[in-house]
Amino acid sequence: MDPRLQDEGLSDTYQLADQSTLDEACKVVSKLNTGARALMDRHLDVPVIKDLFFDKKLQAVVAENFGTDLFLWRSNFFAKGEGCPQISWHHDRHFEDGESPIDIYNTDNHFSILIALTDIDREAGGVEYMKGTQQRVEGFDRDLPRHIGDTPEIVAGRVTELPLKRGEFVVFYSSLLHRSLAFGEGEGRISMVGRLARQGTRFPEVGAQNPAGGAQTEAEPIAKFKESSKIPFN
Ligand SMILES: O=C(O)CCC(=O)C(=O)O
Ligand SMILES: [Fe+2]
Repeated sequence: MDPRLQDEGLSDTYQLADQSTLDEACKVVSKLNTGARALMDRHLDVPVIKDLFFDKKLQAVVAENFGTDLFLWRSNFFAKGEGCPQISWHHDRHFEDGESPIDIYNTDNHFSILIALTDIDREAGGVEYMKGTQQRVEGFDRDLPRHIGDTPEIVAGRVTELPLKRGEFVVFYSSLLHRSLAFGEGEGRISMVGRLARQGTRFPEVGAQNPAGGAQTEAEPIAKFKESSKIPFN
């Protein structure tokens, strides 16, 4: 087990074994991004995107830390350039299992992958996470809306920058709180994300609310899940 993953909820940074397709992946993504075509789940029809998730090193890191009975149910990419706002603090645990309410501290079934297709430093709309928030933090109530704008005081000391170089990736427990900053300056940046769940985990009928429930989450969009987006990961 990666010690940083255990402590902080997010792994060390690793390098993709095959970096020869990064240019092509960036080209494809830039085209999709400027067109009107949906950006989500293009692992289904764009081989160069799909292949990223089957990189040898990525596969090895995931297998070692999360096991070998996983499926990919969502991919997405985030191309940031001039004028792109922040993506505020959130977690990636969109559901638990079927209609079961989300159990934030269950680290057994939902995992996230973040791949840098370009360098992603602070100025380029870099990623930050709150160390250890996959576990209970005393005094920090996780009954929160899915996205929160301000950094709660009690976890402010946990905020950690995650600069990534092109071709690097991390894996993390999906309940870990993370965000990406507004684009500042320089060349654009592109990340590719993947969401994994353990085989046997079922989609809810319409989507699951965050634990906060009620008025706090009513305004949140309920994610749509498609069986057709699922592919075996390992
Ligand atoms: O901006 C990024 O690269 C990551 C975004 C993210 O974490 C997400 O939307 O789930
Ligand atoms: Fe995320």
